Amino acid sequence: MTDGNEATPSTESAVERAKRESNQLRGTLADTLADPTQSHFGHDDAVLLKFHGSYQQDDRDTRQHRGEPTEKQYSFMIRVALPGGIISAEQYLAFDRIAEEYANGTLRLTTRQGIQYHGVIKGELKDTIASINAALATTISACGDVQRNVMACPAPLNDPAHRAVRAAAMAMSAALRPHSRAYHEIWLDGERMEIGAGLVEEPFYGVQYLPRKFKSVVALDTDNCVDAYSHDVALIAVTDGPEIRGFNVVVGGGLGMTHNKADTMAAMGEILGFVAEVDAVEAVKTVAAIYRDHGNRADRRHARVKYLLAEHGIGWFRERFRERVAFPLHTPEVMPAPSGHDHLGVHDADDGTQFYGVFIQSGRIADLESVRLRTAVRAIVEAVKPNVVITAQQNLLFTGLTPADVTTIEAILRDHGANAVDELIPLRRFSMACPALPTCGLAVAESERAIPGVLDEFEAEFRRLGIEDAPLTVRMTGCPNGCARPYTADVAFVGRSANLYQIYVGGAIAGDRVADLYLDKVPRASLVASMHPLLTRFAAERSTGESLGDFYQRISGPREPRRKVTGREIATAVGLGLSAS
Ligand code: SRM
Ligand code: SF4
Repeated sequence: MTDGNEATPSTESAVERAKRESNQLRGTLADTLADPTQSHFGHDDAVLLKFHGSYQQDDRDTRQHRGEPTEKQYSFMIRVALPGGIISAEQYLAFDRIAEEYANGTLRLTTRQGIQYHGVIKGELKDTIASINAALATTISACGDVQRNVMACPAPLNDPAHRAVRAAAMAMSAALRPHSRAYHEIWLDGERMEIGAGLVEEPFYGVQYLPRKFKSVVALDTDNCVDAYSHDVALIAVTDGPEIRGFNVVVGGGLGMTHNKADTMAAMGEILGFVAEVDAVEAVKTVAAIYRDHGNRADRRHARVKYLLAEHGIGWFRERFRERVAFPLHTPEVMPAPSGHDHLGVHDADDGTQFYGVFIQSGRIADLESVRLRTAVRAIVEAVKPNVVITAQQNLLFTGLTPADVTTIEAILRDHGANAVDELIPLRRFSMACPALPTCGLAVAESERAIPGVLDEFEAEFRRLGIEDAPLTVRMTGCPNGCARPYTADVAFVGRSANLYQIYVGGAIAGDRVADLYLDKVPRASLVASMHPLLTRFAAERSTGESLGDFYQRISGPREPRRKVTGREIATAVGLGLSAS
């Protein structure tokens, strides 16, 4: 099985060839879909399927049976792109029904403010995607080598700055949406379009689309809850009270790494310059165009904007940018030190309403024996009819509420066994985990299924040391690709191989620096014990309100603010008598 990474003699990767030969994302998807004898799609169609919003997966738990490989149990993950994470009450209820009717009975809120379904069978792929469209949402460009779901600060505030942030996200989403009619033909029974005769279906993307995924976001200089510096391109609104002066444009952030590949890295974006609000969407499109024309199409491991910057530098990128635009790119505006909010709990909006943020562990809305969260969220949406916003930390906000609505929400959550936010210590409240096993084909270790136990053990240790009030983000992933943005967390556990993890320390809630690789190859059962010396020192020496990441940075000395961490960085726990195994 190929990972699509190898280059052909013409230095074009297998994925690039599949895209080029796909007839603008059609391939043989419709034929395979209609053929009940085929349990799954071949390599090229599986590549194309991603552009339509779906990944072909197989149940990793049943791959091996008593050590013997068994036939793969194929199913499909479907991702819904929701710019800014904003959905109506009606849409939420439709999404809930789809989870029951077609998927595994759960909704999975993603770290990019989208929704994923798992366990959809091939025979129901089409009906599922059609149902999502009937709910006035789409799966197109939720995955694939295009602009992904555009993120934006979820706070439902109506001051000009928050309105500008939401408007920019919607406009960016529309500006870079693929135009191929293949989506409508295959999933929505649209009429088949004959390509040729000079018809240009994708004026921006062309026949090969982008070299790889392209992630974009809009944040405020007062609130980086969307991890702007981890994106290929970010607009950061430079605020002036409730107004904005324009946007600083940040380019070249990205987190995916590969173990033992020193030339892969997690990197924070760098500031390209400042643009007026009216030029912001064109600025994002221009960054995408530079990436489209100069990105690496031979090796997908090096095909993100961050590698263009690593190779040519920000000065080169700025020159390419200025060559293409008719508007001015100004010197970056000074911004306050970044901070990040999770928007959970009860807050006053600025229009007389309130909003309420609910913590959802790893974004999984499911009914479990102890906590019946899916039923609770559905009951809340039916009773209160709020607007719903998904946050970048896999949580949900209910917006446009009266105080009586808040009382109703709290009662429903309590009745279904869910914790109120103020009952959670920061360690838990700011935690995130990626899905990993059993659905993710790239997972090498557990994440979503492991994090509840890991947090239980850490909470016990934190309480024993009296540091349960400490502000910190804890994130876990089943491999180094970085889906739960581990490298910007105070503490992260990154799957190394089955049951072994790397520990990263030193990121921040503000999301503006990359953590250090602190320890490597730590068994799952030893995660707490291996952190004990650092936590003990933190308990004894921390300053008031200091986060674990800030403390670690303070004791380990100064370093570059936006340094990169590579796939082979040597771990040394500074001043703690620990070293990498
Ligand atoms: Fe991701 C691939 C899940 C956000 C970096 N990601 C995957 C796949 C599709 C696995 C695959 O390729 O077969 C995972 C599906 C697992 C499953 O069973 O559902 C997957 N990624 C997720 C989600 C669901 C994690 C979550 O806990 O919510 C997030 C979906 C977001 C969305 O709605 O679009 C998700 N992925 C991210 C992020 C965070 C972000 O974007 O803010 C990152 C790091 C940022 C970045 O891109 O640099 C991320 N995912 C990756 C990578 C590494 C990319 C790279 O440049 O190296 C892969 C692997 C790949 O693309 O080949 C990947
Ligand atoms: Fe899969 Fe790795 Fe992403 Fe987790 S971080 S969802 S294991 S690709």
